[in-house]
Formats: sequence, structure tokens, C-alpha cells
Amino acid sequence: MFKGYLQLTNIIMIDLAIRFPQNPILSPKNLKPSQEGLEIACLLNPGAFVFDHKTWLLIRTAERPVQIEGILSFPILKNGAIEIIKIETNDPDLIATDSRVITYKNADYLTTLSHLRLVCSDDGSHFYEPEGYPILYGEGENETYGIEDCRVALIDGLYYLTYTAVSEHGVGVGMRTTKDWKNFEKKGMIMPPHNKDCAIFEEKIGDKFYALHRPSSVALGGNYIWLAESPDGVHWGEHRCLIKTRKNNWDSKRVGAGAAPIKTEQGWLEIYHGANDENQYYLGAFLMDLNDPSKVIAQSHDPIMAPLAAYERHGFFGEVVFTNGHIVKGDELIVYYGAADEFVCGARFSIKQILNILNKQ
Ligand code: MAN
Repeated sequence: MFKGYLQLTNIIMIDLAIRFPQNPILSPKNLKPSQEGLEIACLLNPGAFVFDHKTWLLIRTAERPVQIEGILSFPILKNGAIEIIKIETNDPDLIATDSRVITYKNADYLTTLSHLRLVCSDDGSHFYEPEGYPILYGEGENETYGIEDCRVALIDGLYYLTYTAVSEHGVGVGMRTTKDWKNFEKKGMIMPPHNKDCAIFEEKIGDKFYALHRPSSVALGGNYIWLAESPDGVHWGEHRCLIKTRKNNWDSKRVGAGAAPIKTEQGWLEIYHGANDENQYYLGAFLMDLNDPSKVIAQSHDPIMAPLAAYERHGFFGEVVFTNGHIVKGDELIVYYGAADEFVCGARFSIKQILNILNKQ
């Protein structure tokens, strides 16, 4: 049974997504763990880009040791090497109610350690691991709990990778750049904790770079989408709040940008995720002014995609559709997404159809 929004509306929902018939296009069993003793628990939330005439995905690959009854074990990075932490599941100091995160003796940990894996495809639906390209791992003290959910923006021949960098210090936005996907330049943490879901516009407006990002505020404020400007794509300022959560709606608890905004005649179209109080994740859309993206012109009232398919409802963390990667081909928007935090899937949308359902602000 669906919880929350879907139950409230009490209707059989359909959405605007035309799911790939071969979904999920990649599951944990399709790739090899990065080292012996680990298993891939989830393949999810791929960044997407075109390189060398192929479609590429940069997939969040979440690993953990093969679990043994009565013991919860998970990896962290220490001095570049993997260290396994083991806790007895009946330990009174352990809080493990969410499959993604645990609290032990007042410290928070992730149950899996994520790295980023490259796969490519000639047809956009059958992907394979190419030879000679690196796996991207967390590096340094801000990435000891892994790197996740990478957005890829191509600007003037340079790919900007913005990803979630996790460590005991918190969750922030890390950046690396590359031209050839073999050599990478590290730009460090560009937005400090708590921040994630950073999507850079693939074109400068005036002479400035723009990005959407999602700081979280615990007391005042919330999990809202903000806009920032930059002279060089690395250093960000002039932050402005654009999109807030909406009470009693599918995006009541948190919202966050998907991949780079899509340039249309009507404005910059952004696909975003929204989660409700039951932690169900949906996709929606909003439109920003072409010349001044701090002006939101329109937003979807209902989701454009809901976790309806079995592989979106059941998995590592069920009832989730989450995107941080897409490819645009004329009116066709191919959204790559993580389903139930466990599988990589694809869906097609018509950009015109999305624009048509947006409500003017
Ligand atoms: C949330 C979820 C997890 C993720 C952590 C850290 O708990 O999105 O999937 O691992 O944040 O980013």
C-alpha cells in the first residue's frame, strides 16, 4: 500500500513518465564490487552526460560487507583504505530505523559507502563498463563516508562534477573537473555542510555561472532549493532561496534540484525531487526566467513522476524516484533515475508536456 500523498489522494495515479520497458537498466548484481569482502547493496542516482558520441552514466555505487545475522557492519574510509565498523544489532546504543543511516553512541554513520562508477552506452539503455577509465572514490577527510549523487555539467568543453561529500564533519558539496574522464582536477568542498543537490547551469548568464543547491537549516528554514552565482564556477555567492517545501503536499519535507536546468524558449526548466513526511520521493518541475533565474515563473502542483512501478516501490529504501542525470534530445527528455535507492532506471518525458502542466506563480 502507498503511504502519504498517494494514499491521501486515494486515486490510481498515473504520471508523465514513459518508463523504459527494460527497467531496471542496471541492478547491483550487474557490476563487480570494488574489492573482495564487499557487496554492492545499491546502484542508484546516476549523473548523465554525452562524451565521445556515447551516453555515459556516473553511478553511485553503494557497498557494504556481506551482512551476518546479528551484526551490522559498514565500511568507512580511513587514510584512503577501507575500515569496517561492526556493531551488534541488539546493542542498546544503536539506533537503526532507517536503512540508509544509523546512530551509534550519538555519532551518525551511513550503512553503505558510496563511490562513483562510469558506464557508457551506444543506445542509451544498454550500458557497459568501458576499459581504461577510473572509478571515483572519496578522497580526503571530507569524503570518508563516501561520495554520492553526482551531477555533471558541461561548460565550454569542461565537465564539472558536483557530488555529495559525506564524512563525520557532515554532508557538503564536493567538486572535481575533467575534460577526458581520465584526468581529474580536485576543487575541494565548494559548499560546506549541510548542503547537497548542487546542479550547475550549463551556460553562463551575463558573465556569471549559476547553480542550484540545497542547504538544510535545522531550526528556522528547512530543506529548500537555493540559487547561487559565481565568477568562475568554483566560488559561489549571492545565495537566494527559490523553492520551498509545501505543507500537506508530495514535497512537504524536502526538495532538491535534479540535473542541470534545461534551456527552453519559456525559461530554464528544472526537474527536482520532493519528499513527503513518509520519505516517499517524487519528481516535479519548475521554470526560471531565462535572463534572471532567481525569478521562478511556474511550478508543477502535482508530481510529474511518482514511485509507482514495483522496482520503485520495493528495494533498499522503497517508494523512491530520484534523479540527478538526464539527456535532452529536442523535445525528448531522457531522465535517468534511482529507483527504491537500489536500481538504475530510465524514463522518457516530453518537455512540452511538462511545460504545459506547470502552474504560473
Ligand atoms: C540521506 C540519504 C542517503 C545518503 C545520506 C548522505 O540520508 O539521501 O541516501 O547517503 O543522506 O548523503
